[in-house]
Amino acid sequence: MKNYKIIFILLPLLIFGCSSNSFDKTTDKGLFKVQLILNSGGLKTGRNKGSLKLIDSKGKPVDGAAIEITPWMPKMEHGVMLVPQVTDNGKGSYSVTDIFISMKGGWELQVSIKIGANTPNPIIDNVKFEFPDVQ
Ligand SMILES: [Cu+2]
Repeated sequence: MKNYKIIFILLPLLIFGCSSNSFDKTTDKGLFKVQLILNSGGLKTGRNKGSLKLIDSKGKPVDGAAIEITPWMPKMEHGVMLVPQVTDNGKGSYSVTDIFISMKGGWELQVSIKIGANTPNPIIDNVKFEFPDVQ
């Protein structure tokens, strides 16, 4: 009975959850593919959390990246005070907390990815996730 319950909960999540919570984009220079997964059904006002999956152009998971996420409201040209926290969990998986969205409207999550941050020639690429109508 317990197992049945779990399947009942997980199955709709697997079918519908992926489409609304998960966003795939290639970075500006084409160096990486980023999958952004937001918990609780997409970006909302208040504190959001989720995860990032980072792979290179050949599909290999990328560990050890310095990732910065900046919430930005382009129409009003402001961000937020809170800095999202990114944790490297290995195998190209990063968890993200404290994505704070301060008001309703159009927002971007600007993601900056840096490999070899402490080396003379770090690899840097960026990607922007757009959310035109955050509630
Ligand atoms: Cu605003």
